[in-house]
Amino acid sequence: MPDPSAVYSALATQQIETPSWGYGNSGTRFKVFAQEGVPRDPWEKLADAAKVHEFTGVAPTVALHIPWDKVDDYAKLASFAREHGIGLGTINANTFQEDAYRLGSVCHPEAAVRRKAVDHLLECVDIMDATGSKDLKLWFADGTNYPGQDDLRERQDRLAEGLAEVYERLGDDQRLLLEYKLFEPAFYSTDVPDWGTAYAHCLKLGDKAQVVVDTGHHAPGTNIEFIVATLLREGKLGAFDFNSRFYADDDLMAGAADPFQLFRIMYEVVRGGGFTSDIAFMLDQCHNIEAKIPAIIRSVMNVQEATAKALLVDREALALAQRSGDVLDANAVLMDAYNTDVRPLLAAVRTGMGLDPDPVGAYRRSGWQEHLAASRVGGTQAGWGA
Ligand code: PSV
Ligand code: MN
Repeated sequence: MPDPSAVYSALATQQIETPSWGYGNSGTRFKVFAQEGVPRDPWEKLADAAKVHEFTGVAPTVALHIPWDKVDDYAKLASFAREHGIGLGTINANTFQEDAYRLGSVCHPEAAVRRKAVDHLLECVDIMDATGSKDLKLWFADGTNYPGQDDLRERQDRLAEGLAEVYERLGDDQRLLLEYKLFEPAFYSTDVPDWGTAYAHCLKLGDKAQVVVDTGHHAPGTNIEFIVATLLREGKLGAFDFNSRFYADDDLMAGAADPFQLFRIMYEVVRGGGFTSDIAFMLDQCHNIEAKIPAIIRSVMNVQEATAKALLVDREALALAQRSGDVLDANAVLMDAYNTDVRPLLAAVRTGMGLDPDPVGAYRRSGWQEHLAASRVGGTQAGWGA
């Protein structure tokens, strides 16, 4: 059986990074529903992220997206975060929202557009130097819509060239995290569509390049935990973007659609030693119809629950059953852990950390949401893309 004190301290020291864009208004291409009290600038997004950390105790950093979170003084932003009890985490680059990028960014057929895109990525590394952020997360919307539109091989060459220039610019303690996505916004071909492509580029780049697994970026039925196990085995799993999906990249609350899948993923993380390694556990999600701060608190709790269950797997009993070919017992060991109600354990962990055992309830009772609605009046609310 797993050592209860080790499980307890692993849960108390877990760190989950929240996304600045999750605090802004968001929606679908049909409608963005504005909500009261939504932040108007990066500073207010950080204040919201600090609230999530205050109530959960395990969300000490917030990821920034550039240019959505562009400010004049990043060192000042970092000290503002510190004053609020959090830190700045991953810097996410954005080469997908300008007219110039219609045919792609780092894979664009024209050298001038590729230059513009790579310059933006280099600017993101400058920002990392100012904020003290360790990770640069790259997701490219690059791809084509029609067969024959561009040369698939050449696009890979352009990608490799752009990535190499950025990799060279990284400091000793900085990493390049490459994220893949099956499709969208390109529909015929995507330049980094899967973990294999991301892995191949990262392998060529070197040790400071690793792959990001965004749980929403796979075809239905994909065995994501197998990808996690494989990348961990190869030392190439750099980070997670957690979210939930029913159909495509729905960006719903992590653990909401398929908590069993999240458990299986976290089990492979635990099994592969990833829980104590350098993997960045991030959320990448938006809250279109629900209140944002409590939804992010809920998502953090969902990741904690999946982690707790994964830590509770009796690995000795599992290995024994697996080696003796006892299919039923092996499956039962895993299911026993999954079916454990870990809420009392997590409540005890929170109480031990001086927190309310019920973070969503405590946030609601604090009246903070009403305070935000009353105080954040006027100005332009932040949204996905601003
Ligand atoms: C792309 O779908 C993605 O998952 C990337 O991580 C982006 O940075 C993020 O979503 C934007 O919300
Ligand atoms: Mn993502």
